Amino acid sequence: MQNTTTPNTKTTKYLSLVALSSILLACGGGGGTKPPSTTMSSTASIASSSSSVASSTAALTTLIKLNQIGYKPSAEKLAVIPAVAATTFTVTKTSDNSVVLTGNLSAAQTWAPAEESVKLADFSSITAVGEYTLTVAGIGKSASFKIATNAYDALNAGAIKAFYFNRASTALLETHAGVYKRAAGHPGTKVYIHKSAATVARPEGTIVSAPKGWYDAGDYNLYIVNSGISTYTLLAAYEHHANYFKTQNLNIPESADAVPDVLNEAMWNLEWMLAMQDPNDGGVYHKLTSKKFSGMVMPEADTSDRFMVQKATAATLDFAAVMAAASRIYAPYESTYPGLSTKMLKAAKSAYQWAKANPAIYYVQPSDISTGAYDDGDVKDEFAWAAAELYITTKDDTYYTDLKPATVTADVPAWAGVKSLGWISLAHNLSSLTSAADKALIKNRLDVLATTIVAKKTASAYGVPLVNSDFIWGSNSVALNQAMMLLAAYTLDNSKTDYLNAAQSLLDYVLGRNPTDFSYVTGFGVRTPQHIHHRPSDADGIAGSIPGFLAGGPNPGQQDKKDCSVPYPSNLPAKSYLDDTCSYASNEIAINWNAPLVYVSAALQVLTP
Ligand code: G3I
Ligand code: 9MR
Repeated sequence: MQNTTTPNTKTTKYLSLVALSSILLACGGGGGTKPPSTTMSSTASIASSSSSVASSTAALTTLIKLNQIGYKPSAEKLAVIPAVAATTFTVTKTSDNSVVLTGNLSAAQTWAPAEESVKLADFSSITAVGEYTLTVAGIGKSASFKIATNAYDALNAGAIKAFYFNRASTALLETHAGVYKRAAGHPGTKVYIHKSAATVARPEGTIVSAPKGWYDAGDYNLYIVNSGISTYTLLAAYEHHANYFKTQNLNIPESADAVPDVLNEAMWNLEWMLAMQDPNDGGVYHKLTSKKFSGMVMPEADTSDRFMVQKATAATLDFAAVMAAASRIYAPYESTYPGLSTKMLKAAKSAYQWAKANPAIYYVQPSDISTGAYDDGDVKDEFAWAAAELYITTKDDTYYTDLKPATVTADVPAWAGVKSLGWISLAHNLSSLTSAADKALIKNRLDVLATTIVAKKTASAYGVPLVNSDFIWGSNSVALNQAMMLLAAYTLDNSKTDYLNAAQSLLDYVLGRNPTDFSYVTGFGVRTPQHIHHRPSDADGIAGSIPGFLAGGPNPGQQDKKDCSVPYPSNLPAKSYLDDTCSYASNEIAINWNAPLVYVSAALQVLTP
């Protein structure tokens, strides 16, 4: 499954990331392997010229929808074409216009989420590395696209680097952030216990310290529930594909150490999470927040008071699950983090105990707080996930019993629905589980879900497993979390190529095979979001958005309509997307949306020949 021939050094892979690094990464530092020709001023000009290239070529691509980043050589490769009269398509080499494939278009079919009648072009048989253009009579030419062995390396690095760009409590230096350097904000060292969180040991107004962590999204608050799934997803990407990440250099402040950069990045948030546990009883605060959302300002300009708000069961269990997983995943790095793995397991156990003693403390937003709620009145899935991770790490069968495996099915994960995170961890660790574990059941849970998702793809005119009800706030993460589940199931059984192909289609969807023709990852694709709802991207005075962020995506709920003077272009589920800063319901970014992009881009890079 892993590429075992890749040398285990962080500097080697860096050279293969040169294209990305010239735009956003390579400003020295890191492993000390900066390409000599890259200077900060050229970085800035490359970054700004890339958006004008994007807009000048956009006209070419609006009718033929395909993955704008490209494909691994053996990937399934599909494009969506409007239902024109033509019955064939051709693919040519971009360099010399020589025809490499003439293929038949599928019959026209309607895709409900966009109310569009479309045909599919399947050009999977092209496996040679190169740059190509797809042409359909009566439609025109697509923008050129690539088939490459390293198709998703830069995307994956950019998607993780976005977490670095969202670090709280630190300045981003030019050497790591290039033009996106910024001052430190939100030190996190003076946080007041809110009255909702007051105890005898920590009465209201007590000052505690909880620095670091990632800003949740386009806002500057930090929420344990959403941090739970996000941090776990990065850790799972690493746990499932460790060799891939061991050679990656992201040019972050910790790049020179012995720890893979994705684990360095996750550590920034784990350190904060540890400080969110009340040491007096093991309960975990729901969020660290200001009382209301700040204006669209840079981090250092938001100096409002910060509060620890209400300990709650969901947050405490998410914390327990992440710390249990982190304890086993960081154990090999004991020399860099002495004692940390043990400390994390202890923290996980005490959190779990608190939740068992307080099984139904649901978060209720206090009247003086109006930031993100992340409230969840059903914590059965959080219990199952925490029990699964504690079982895997400790091999203590009582946790497996607690999981009540027969009663827990699998679904597509989301911040409020985390039971399947336990299933994918169990599946990955199958060979080391005790005899208490029902291995056939674990595999079956993933297969049943994957089969359901594949059936949605088969029925879809776009060839993507997305139906109207998938278009909620953060719909792009619904797509990528489906892909993550498919890839976890595929890893268990490499004969299931329909799982791999469906995952590919979901990444294709996010990267351009969709009705809006956007590649929804800032800076990655021909036509990408320029105005994400992200305070630093808005307030930094630099045109366009900071790269590597996944926009939430189409959401017919349009809960932000009252705050937008520009109308949405459509009310249809898959077209209800507005690339405007006002649109927090379709164009915000969030750590739990970027995290499955990290998982899926890595897994497809590793698993697709
Ligand atoms: O669960 C229902 C579903 O059953 C129903 O079919 C669907 C129909 O619209 O609605 C679903 O609920 C929605 C839920 O997201 C789905 O996850 C709610 O209407 C919707 O309001 C809710 O939105 C959440 C949003 O905060 C508002 O609370 C998003 O999930 C959540 O990602 C988002 O998170 C925000 C934080 O609060 C603050 N920081 C930024 C972050 C991203 O925008
Ligand atoms: O900026 C906020 C964003 O991070 C949240 O996801 C969103 C929904 O909770 O709210 C945004 O803040 C808006 C507020 O809810 C209403 N007034 C306008 C704010 C955005 O400028």
